[in-house]
Amino acid sequence: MLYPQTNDARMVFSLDGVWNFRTAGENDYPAEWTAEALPEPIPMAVPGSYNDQNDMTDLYDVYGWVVYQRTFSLPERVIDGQRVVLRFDAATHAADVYLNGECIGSHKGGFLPFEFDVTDRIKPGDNLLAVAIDNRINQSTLPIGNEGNVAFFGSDNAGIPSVEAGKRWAKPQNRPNFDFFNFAGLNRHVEIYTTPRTYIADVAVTTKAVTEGLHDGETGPAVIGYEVTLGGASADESGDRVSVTIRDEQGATVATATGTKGEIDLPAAHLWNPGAAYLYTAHVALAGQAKGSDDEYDQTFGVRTVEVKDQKFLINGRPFYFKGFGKHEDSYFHGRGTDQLLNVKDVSLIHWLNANSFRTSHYPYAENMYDLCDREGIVIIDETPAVGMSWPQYTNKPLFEHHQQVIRDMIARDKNHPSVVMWSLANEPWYDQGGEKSENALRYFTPLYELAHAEDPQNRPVTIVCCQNDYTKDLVTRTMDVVCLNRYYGWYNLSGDLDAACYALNYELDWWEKIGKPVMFTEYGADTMEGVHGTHGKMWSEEYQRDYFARIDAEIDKRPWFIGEQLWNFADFVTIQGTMRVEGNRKGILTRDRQPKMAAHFLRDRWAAIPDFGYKG
Ligand code: E9O
Repeated sequence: MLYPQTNDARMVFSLDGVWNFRTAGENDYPAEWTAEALPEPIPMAVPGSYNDQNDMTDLYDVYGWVVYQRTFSLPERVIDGQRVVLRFDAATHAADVYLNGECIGSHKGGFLPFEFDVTDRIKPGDNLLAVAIDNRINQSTLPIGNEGNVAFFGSDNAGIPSVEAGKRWAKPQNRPNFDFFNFAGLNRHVEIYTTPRTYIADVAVTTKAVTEGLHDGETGPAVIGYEVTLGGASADESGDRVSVTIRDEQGATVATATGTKGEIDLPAAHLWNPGAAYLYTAHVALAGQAKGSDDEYDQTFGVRTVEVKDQKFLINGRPFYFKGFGKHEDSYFHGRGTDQLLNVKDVSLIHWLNANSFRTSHYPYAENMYDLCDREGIVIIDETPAVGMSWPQYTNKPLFEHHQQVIRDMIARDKNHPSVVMWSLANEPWYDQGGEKSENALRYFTPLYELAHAEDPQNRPVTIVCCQNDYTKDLVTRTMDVVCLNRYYGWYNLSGDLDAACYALNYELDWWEKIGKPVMFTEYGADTMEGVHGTHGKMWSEEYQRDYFARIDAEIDKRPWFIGEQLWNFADFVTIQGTMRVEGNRKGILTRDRQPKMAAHFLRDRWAAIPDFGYKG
């Protein structure tokens, strides 16, 4: 699905702004709220999670439906004869959409875009747009919510009569089986855009071949492939009206082609490399059959290859070393709301830290962040929202189908980003119980692994992010292209004892060595309260977090097939309240307001000395 664009043929109208808002019921919402002006609404900014925007009601506690509303009108002379599309960059987690009182569709899943053709539904003057959104998570949503009174991360004394009696008074609430706050609502942009009636529906660009051994700044021959998909009434007859012009960063034309599919030679291509990005633009044009019906779309792309070979992760044929973290879309007031300023700030901090990569833990991020990483040369592991899974999910067919859909949609959305180098199918599915349960997990994830490869025109590596587990009974992780480990030796395990932690880590790494795959950390870390100090560096102090990384990193440095370190987490972030969390998870090397803890300085120095390529030979 192409991101909306304003150009000579298309026009985007933003529907961001302050909408009207009401909380509704647990299971439904009043029908009249979708067709008439909301009674006594409160203001709600879009994009933004609703949870932290109002101090009169505790919107952190919402469980169920809310309704957003706004009106808009469109200039007749601009939309006349055009196809008009209503697009949501995301709505978290499920949405019913009403235009002028009529339900135009629904969507499940909170982190990927969806859109509706509203060409025949727009009327002159004010149009009423109402969006009902459900924030409930359960065993059949991604991410997973616990059902019943299951507590996440302790705070339970199951079985004690008084505690069990008290649970009956617990109000209905989301019980995430994951460790980040369930921020909800219209977290991302909403827009209306126009295209001609026959239009460019999709563009995919791939790098077929690059000259071996090209380094930063050098140019050499490359071959790219492209495929354009058309939509609309005359799509089938319009293929030979398509032309593609490849422009370099200065806007100069370097190659052209015609038709919906083909290969293009770039005799002096600049490669896209981590830390040395170079972006081309494929200007796709569709000559219309009638006056005023031309379409066009500019798709940026990078010339770069990705491949796993000989226990190495090769970008443009060179062994890459991942330095970075898992992140979250999380900030004060916005919740998970798209915030371009924050994205720019975070990218500047990634550079400041001398990092080169991050994982979109634990869901696909807003598209703007990928655009920024494309241009800034930052590498992304792109993750689905499949977090909190366990053995009941592995035999849940509707969930499997939803998981397939999410993988398809994520790859369809992000396939052209040079920054994206690997897909993550899930975070920390629990699958080391052995026997039938482990086997069901393998039966569940193998087809998803194959699907991700099949869906991606660039055939990037595919992984799954594995929780600290009994790796000997984990049948899935070892089948992936890269083994991604979340390990907390010295924090959740062998707490506070870094000698024991290093011993245990090496004990496990000896086992992975025999598997013969490239291995990396996608999480490791220690909760740290800024301002807590101690000469002996005990847990929670800034010294402990620094020492933890220094000690663990010294161990992984000894393993040539250990291809990267993505720690947990870039910054502190909010979770549900609980005994293990102080206003959230404190494993950030930055505070939630993006100030460095002591470990950030250590890592900044360490990463300055580690090159993007060839660190392990
Ligand atoms: C997922 C991430 O979202 N991994 C968690 C992170 C954390 O800080 C969380 O924020 O807790 C770690 C999972 C660790 C499991 C350790 C198992 C050993 C328990 C004794």
